[in-house]
Amino acid sequence: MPAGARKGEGRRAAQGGRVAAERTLIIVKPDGVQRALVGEVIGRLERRGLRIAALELRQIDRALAERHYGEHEGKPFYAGLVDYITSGPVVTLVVEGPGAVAVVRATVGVTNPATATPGTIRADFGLTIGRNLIHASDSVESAAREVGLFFGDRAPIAYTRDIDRWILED
Ligand code: RTP
Ligand code: MG
Repeated sequence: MPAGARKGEGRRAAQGGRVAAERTLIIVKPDGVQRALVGEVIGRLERRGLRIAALELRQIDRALAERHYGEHEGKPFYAGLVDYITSGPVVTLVVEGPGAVAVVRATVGVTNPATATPGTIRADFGLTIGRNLIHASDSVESAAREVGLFFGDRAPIAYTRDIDRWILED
């Protein structure tokens, strides 16, 4: 069979080999860090097959919180939300994989842990909407904006892992 004619070749090329194009931003919020759930959260995402492209422990200041959650300004929960996200260190990470934005939102669960589906991160570790442990970008456009906001001057790292061939079909 001539080189380039194998099944899946076009798709691999479109994805830049096995490197999937979609990235999303995740924040393990201050309650997740304080409750020592960072490893649990990252472990779930890794075991799902997602690849870490950037990772940092940081303190979010009010200016950054207000930019990140700008869409919620004026809502009754906004002041409490900014207080919450700035109340202690967080872990920010970028993960990538096919359909990463939707896959991560599904893994995280709906906003209120009380109504989230068991098996999701928010349901398994949370009880109330104001302490829901984790943020995940809600669209590809939001993800691009948020990755820029948190990692703007330090681009996520593109690489492949040997195990990717056991996670991603050719
Ligand atoms: P996030 O942005 O943190 O990933 O959460 P989300 O998309 O599931 O929910 P969103 O509507 O964007 O709300 C952002 C965060 O605000 C807090 N919240 N509190 N008390 C309330 O009614 C209320 N609604 C939202 C939550 O911390 C939520 O994650
Ligand atoms: Mg949101």
